[in-house]
Order: sequence, then structure tokens, then C-alpha cells
Amino acid sequence: MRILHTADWHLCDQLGRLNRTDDLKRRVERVAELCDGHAVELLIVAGDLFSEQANVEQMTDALDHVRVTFAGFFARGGTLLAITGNHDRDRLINSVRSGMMLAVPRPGTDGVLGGGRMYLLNGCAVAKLRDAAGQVVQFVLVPYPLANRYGVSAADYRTKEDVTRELKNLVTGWVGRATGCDDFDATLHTVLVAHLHVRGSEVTTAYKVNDRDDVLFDFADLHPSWAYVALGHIHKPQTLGGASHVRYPGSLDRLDFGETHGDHGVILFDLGPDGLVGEPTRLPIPPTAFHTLDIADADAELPGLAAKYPDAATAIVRLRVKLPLGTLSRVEVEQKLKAIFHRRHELSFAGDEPDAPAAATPSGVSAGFDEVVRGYLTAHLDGDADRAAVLELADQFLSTPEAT
Ligand SMILES: [Mn+2]
Repeated sequence: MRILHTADWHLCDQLGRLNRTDDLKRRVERVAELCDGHAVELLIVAGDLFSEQANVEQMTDALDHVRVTFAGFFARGGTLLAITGNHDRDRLINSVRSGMMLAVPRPGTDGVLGGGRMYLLNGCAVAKLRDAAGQVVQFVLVPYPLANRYGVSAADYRTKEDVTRELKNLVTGWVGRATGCDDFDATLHTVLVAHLHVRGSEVTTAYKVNDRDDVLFDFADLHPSWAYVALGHIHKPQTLGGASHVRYPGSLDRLDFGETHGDHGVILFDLGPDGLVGEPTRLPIPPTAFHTLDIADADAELPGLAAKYPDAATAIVRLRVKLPLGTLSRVEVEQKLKAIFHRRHELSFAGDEPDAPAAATPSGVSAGFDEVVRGYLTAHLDGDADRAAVLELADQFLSTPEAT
């Protein structure tokens, strides 16, 4: 069975006020091309198919786009197997799942799922698929351990740490017990598909996840004797524990300025009668360009910028202009920069001019949601006796993966 391992698509994502939908659609189309070019039979999305910011209309549009983009793949019997990550909203996912279940037959009596369609799972499961040669491959599926997915009620635990510990125990228990469950066939080659943070993974930034709140697993918890371990969650691509069959493919596109590696792509591998065939192959997918420009001398640098950045219309940029300016006013500099760069994540002025805002204070769109909330509360609760307590609560709220 030829399999393409991807993760962390984050469809419908926003970076500040910038909509990433088109960037992500282009990468999804690239994935479909790779599926066609390499005769892929199974496409895995190891969690975070959608951004948590996706609303119903955007998700519908994204699913329509997937359906059309992979029409050829599905028509030749291809299967898309996705599990949920921490950014997928279960309320919306359940609605999608209900519709999917309504429209397709149940698995055959041998427990093998039919191909030619998409499956989206937000609970632990064992699944089996048959390839064109008739070989059946087994999948142990582990969505991100959000409390509701594992029947854990936060009200039953004293602290967040207790909830996290319980979730970790439940997941490791499930992965350990999966081989003993009725659906499991020990004679088949098995792929573990999991959206988890495995300790020892090299993290540039765990995407919008506060480390304190993430459920951390050890390499050994995964029982890495599976034929292949398809991980998602960490956006930096890597293999774990020196094992080339245990890996994170990384995010499908660059999602924020914290992702500095620029090495985006997907993993292609084959499972034959004897298990993994050769080494998994990494296939690159060029990410959306991100640029950070520190403009020290606006008069001298502005005229050459358009030529220097031929991708200025599509690249996402952070522009930091040093004050004082020369002959141009601040408004003129803004206008010139806006004419060159269409997708500004941040446009700020910093320096020692008397009327300048504090260094690094972003103007316009630049500030992230968290910064805006914290900035607003800090300013408006000045002198308030409860300010520290309110800010502490706001920090807790903003660092909850569900909230960010
Ligand atoms: Mn994730």
C-alpha cells in the first residue's frame, strides 16, 4: 500500500487579519498532484485538518475544495484518512462526521473500510484498509487528547495538571491495549496515526499551544514497533528516536513567523507483505514566503524594494521602519509600503522620534489577538486593584488551546 503521510493542514487559518485560505488551498492542490504522480492509495492527515478559527461556511468551502481537488484520487479508489488534532473543533467535526456516515455503507464483515472516500475520526479507533493488490493494512488512530474526546470531565479533577496526567494515562493505556482489542488483527502490518506531542521532539514553537497545557508523551509510550508511526502536532519536520519510520512531516504550509525552518513537505512510504519497503521519502512542498524587513533608511531603501522582493504581492511581511524618517512623512512611507506589499502582518515604526509610539508597538493590523487583549486590559485596568488577577485569568484563557 502506497501511503502519503501529512499533518497539520490548518485549513481556513488566519494570521492576524490575513486570510490563509488561498495559500493552503494551493498546498492541498500540490498534495493531490503528489498523490497522482506517485500513485498514492492512502493519504493520511495526522490531525489539525482545520484551523480552530474555521467557521461552518469556511469549513464547507474547504471540504468542497478537498472533494473537487481529490476527485481523481477518490475515483481511482484512493482513501483520505484524517484524525483530529487540538485545533479541530469537535462540534463542527461531529456534524461533518454525521453527514459522512449517513452517505456511506458500513465496513464489510471483515471489518475493512471501503476506499474512494474520506474518513475523519475524532475518537480512538482501529481501522483496516485494502490496497489495489489486495493487501490489508491496519491503522491504530489516536486523535489529540482533548478531555471531551476521552470522556474526561475537568470538574472531576482538582487541577489542570491532574487532567493532563489522566489524559496521558488514557492515551498510553489505549495505545498499549489496542493490540488486545477485538478489532485488532495481529497478523497485519499496522500504522499508528497520532496527533501528540512526543517529548524529545525538536519544537520551534508548539503551534499556539502552551507547553504547560500540552499533554507530553515519551517515545516509548508510542510502542514504536509499529510498521510506521505517522505523527502530527509538531510543525517542524523530523524523525524521532533515530527511527526513520517514526516521524512528524511538519505543517503543510508556513503558518506563522515562529516557524522558521521553511522545510515543508510530506512523507511517502510503501507497506508491502514484509512491512515497510525501503526508507520513507520526503517530498518537499514550497511554503508561502514570509519576510521580515528592517528598514533603517526609508529614503534610500524604498525605491529598490519592489525589485528586491518579486514575490511582494503574495509574501506575508513584517515591516519595521526605523525613525526618524528622512524626507518622507510617516503616511507617505506607509502608502509606499502598502503599494508594494499586499499582505502585511505587521507595519511598525520604531525609533527615538518624540511622537513615536513605544518601540515595537505595532500599528494597524500587526498585533496578534493575544497582544490586543492583553494590551487593552493592561491599559484600561490601570490603577485597578484587580488588574493583576484579571490579567492572570486572561493569560490562562489565552493559553488554553481551545481558546487560541
Ligand atoms: Mn496540533
